[in-house]
Amino acid sequence: MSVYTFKKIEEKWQEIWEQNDTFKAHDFSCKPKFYGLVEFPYPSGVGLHVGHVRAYTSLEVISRKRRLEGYNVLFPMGWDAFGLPTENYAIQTGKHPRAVTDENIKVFTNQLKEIGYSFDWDRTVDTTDPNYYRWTQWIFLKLFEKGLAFKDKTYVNFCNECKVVLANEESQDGICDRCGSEVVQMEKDVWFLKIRNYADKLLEGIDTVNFLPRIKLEQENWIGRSYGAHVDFTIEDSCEKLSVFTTRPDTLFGVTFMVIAPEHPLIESMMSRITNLEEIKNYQEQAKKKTEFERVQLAKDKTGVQIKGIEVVNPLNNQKVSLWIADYVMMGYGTGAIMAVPGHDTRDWEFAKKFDLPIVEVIQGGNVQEEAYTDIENGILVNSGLLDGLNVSDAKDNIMNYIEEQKIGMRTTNYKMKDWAFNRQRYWGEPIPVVHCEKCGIVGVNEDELPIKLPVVENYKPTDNGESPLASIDEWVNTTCPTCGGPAKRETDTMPQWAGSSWYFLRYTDPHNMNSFASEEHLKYWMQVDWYNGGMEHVTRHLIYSRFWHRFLYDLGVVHVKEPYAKRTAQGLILGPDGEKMSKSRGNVINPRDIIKEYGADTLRTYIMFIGDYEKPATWSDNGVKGCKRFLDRVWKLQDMVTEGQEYSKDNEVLIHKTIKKVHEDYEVLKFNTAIAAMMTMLNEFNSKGNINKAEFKTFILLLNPIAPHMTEELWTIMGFEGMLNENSWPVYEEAKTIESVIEMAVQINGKVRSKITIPIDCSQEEANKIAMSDPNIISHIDGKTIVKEIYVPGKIYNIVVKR
Ligand code: ANZ
Ligand code: ZN
Repeated sequence: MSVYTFKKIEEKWQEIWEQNDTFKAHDFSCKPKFYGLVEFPYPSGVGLHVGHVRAYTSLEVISRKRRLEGYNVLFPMGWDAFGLPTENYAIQTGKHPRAVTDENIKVFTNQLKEIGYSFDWDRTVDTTDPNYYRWTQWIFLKLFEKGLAFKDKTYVNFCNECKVVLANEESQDGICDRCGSEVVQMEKDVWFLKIRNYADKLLEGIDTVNFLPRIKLEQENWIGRSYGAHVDFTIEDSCEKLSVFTTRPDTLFGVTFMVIAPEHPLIESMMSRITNLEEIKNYQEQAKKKTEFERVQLAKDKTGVQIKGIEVVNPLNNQKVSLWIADYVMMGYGTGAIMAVPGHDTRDWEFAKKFDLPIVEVIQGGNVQEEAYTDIENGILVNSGLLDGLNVSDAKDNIMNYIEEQKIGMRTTNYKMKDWAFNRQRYWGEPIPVVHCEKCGIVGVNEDELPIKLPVVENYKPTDNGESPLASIDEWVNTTCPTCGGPAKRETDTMPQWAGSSWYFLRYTDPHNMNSFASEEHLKYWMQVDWYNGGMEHVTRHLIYSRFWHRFLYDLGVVHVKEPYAKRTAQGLILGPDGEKMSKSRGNVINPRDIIKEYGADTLRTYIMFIGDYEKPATWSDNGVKGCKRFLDRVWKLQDMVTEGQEYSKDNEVLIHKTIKKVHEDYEVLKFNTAIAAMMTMLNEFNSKGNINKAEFKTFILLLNPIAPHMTEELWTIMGFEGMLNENSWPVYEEAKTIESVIEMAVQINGKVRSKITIPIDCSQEEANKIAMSDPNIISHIDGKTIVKEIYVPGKIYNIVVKR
């Protein structure tokens, strides 16, 4: 018997695959195509972790299966290599980020190859390669030309640690995505991409693709479309208006006070009338110190101050109400002002209780003095003039028509999603390809000047005044204006890390193209991505951004499908053996390399696919790894048992068909754990029967191949099966043969099992009786007695009751 020398076997096959271009994707082949995509990694200094392995092995299995099924498969890999950790490392060590990136890419490449992934290595992309970011800049120029990129001075999320502006997507819950420190609001010159213009298209698109339900839902919530109205309230003794956004115009008669955000411009414009200005200013100062996350917490104690000297008039009933400033109203949403309806809005209710403001019921059904009544399905309008007696939905329609007729407001759609803050004051990113000209303003560079390459700098440190290190390189900054030819200065901010990843899947289709980001033919052949797998944390970041860019390119006419990804799935986290998230500080990090060294890549792959429900978090177990190694050892030993045979034996036929079906179906729905369990069961059956022939072993090897490719290729060769495993076909099953045609049935006499009989699965009672009555055990127990009753449950049990 040969020994399972996994190290030798794995190296051997990795070399063969590389030499034979086994996993090359063939442009324009007439086979059906399959494009499987996994999120390309950021090549950090720490190397690959087991989370990457879980994320990649799923579509690795699918890709290998698809090849056996006759598809022309594109399964690419690349590097999302711009970003802060590399730059910070460069600052610490003085090494150029380019050199650091190249080293890290080498490490990642070797690690991925060690695992035996079937990537097409000729198609790698690197977002920091000028031949790549040239096109990132090109797409930016197009956005700029179409008015979808603009610069504005505004309050933005700023991380004092990283010294960068953060997009909303990067500072969810008020915490910096990168370093975990609290985000503050700071006024800055900011480049925005108008992703809000694409909100409706992004929402519509979700319904045309096959994303996991929770992914759809998260994106919908993030975009956060709500239908409502802008309503103009008037300010007493003034011609100024206070406009609010409300989703509940039906409650207009229930307004008992108004609230504006601490940053609302009205404070400034009506300053002279405010009699408690000092108090208001103090409150504004306090609010500045809070993060947005703190402010919108439902549970938190409400704070606020009445703005004395100003009253507001409800345009529907001309009632005067007080005006307040409170931090639960955000400046960045709607108009930054609300009409408060404490009877039917929980936050307003809490505020009213705290400050002893009136609460009026306008929708019947609850007790608004006890708690806000928020049910919109069942209430009937009361105390509401023309709306009395209507249900909420009719009242809404009615009142919106009315306010539009009266010109006191109009229907509006609002989105939670904000425009994408797009510039970073850092070095290691794509330069934004525009210049600032005194005469012409901001001008995009000419396309033929692209790429605008990153210049060499002495120091990568961002400056404390929030300027990029590029700003100090005069010979790079000073240039001429493409429009007027006069002196101009280059934009010195760079793009965020999300830029390069917003279109990389397009580049994979034609990665070496020097004339366009990808040719029309390549795009038409390969797109859409058939299946994209990645992390849940990217659902409201990368996945939104890249859908936006792709949809924009569609509108430009340079890609031909609206949505880039036909299908999206997500893996769960792998936790350390202590059940906690793996982290350096906890010391519970598992390094895939250690597992490969000790047990081999096939064991690593098998274990990571066996670890548990693919979509759920799973806890690492060293015993689990050992169990998977034992499984592979036993598969290896099977070769000694194999007998000749071109067809499945009668004995094993059902087992084989059943297992093919199970593995085939489970792989497709990412149930790798149960697929592997089915193969383990099959192995046990072969062993306990002591019986497996060549045809059966061949099928077994093919089923296991996507998970453990090295060992299965080696076994294939040892067995002398024809051709290369990779040129073979995926096993097929016959439905009819997946079910046992005969079963063993227990026969009970007076409640005790006395024997087991083998009968056809669809056996009638009469037939079963015949067979039972010829069984010696049954005969001996019935002998001399009378049968008084028989209960036959087909497929389950046969009960006989006898009497003396
Ligand atoms: C009156 C009202 C009555 C409201 C009622 C709700 C219930 P969504 O659905 O999330 O879009 N709102 C508007 N602008 C706000 C801001 N800048 N900061 C905080 N709250 C704001 O929420 C829209 C509702 O949130 C609006 O409808 C408004 O309160 C509040 F029974 O107006 B409503
Ligand atoms: Zn100019």
